[in-house]
Amino acid sequence: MIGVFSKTTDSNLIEALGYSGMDFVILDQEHGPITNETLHNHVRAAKVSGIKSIVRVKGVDANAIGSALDAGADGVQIPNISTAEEAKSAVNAAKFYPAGSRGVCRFVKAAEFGSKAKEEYFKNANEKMLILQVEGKEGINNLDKILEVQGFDVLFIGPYDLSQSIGIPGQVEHPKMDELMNEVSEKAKCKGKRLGTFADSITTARKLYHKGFEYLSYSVDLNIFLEAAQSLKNEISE
Ligand code: 3PY
Ligand code: MG
Repeated sequence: MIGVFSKTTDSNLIEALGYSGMDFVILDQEHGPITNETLHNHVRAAKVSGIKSIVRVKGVDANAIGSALDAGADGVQIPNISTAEEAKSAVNAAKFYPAGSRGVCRFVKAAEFGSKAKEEYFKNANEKMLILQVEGKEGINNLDKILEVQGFDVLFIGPYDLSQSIGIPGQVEHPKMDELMNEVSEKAKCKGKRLGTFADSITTARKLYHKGFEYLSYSVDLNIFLEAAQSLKNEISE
């Protein structure tokens, strides 16, 4: 799966991303301006154009996780997981019984405001994607235990935060980062976990995708737009 992060407040951009053939869009509430009201419109736009909507919340916050799923998102992504306990709390917040204890309301958008059959709603809800980000030294040190936790789908390495935590902020192409990414991906593969990450160069994105990072997010919508505009300006004025 290939997708992009999104920091737009314009749902038409989300809809356009869907028509582009991208597989998913990560609606970023950690570093973006997306309110819950905007989120509902973005999720609807994603559905219209057939792209999966994943919400990155600000952290392991049961209310935020439940609320993103109530909005009808196809999945939630939780940043900065450092311990197995945090991973378990994330699973608990994202799943209904028996996998967790997510707050229940069957009149939310995800349940089509009460028109979905209850059994179907609860069953489908527990199949939504849960992506956990490991992006710090503590998370790497606790990786074996985090990987033992049941109920999440993708282990996502956040290269920027990870580079900062090992003292080389922003140097995501540094050989030390390569080593760490390899180490984490070997461990995740051994445990049968799917891998995800972020890249902001096409060469790196391609390399990682073909290395088995099957949930690959490339850049941010607004930056893609900015770079396209820059290169148009340059080409025309050449
Ligand atoms: C990181 O690189 O730290 C992320 O969270 C993904 O952009
Ligand atoms: Mg990060």
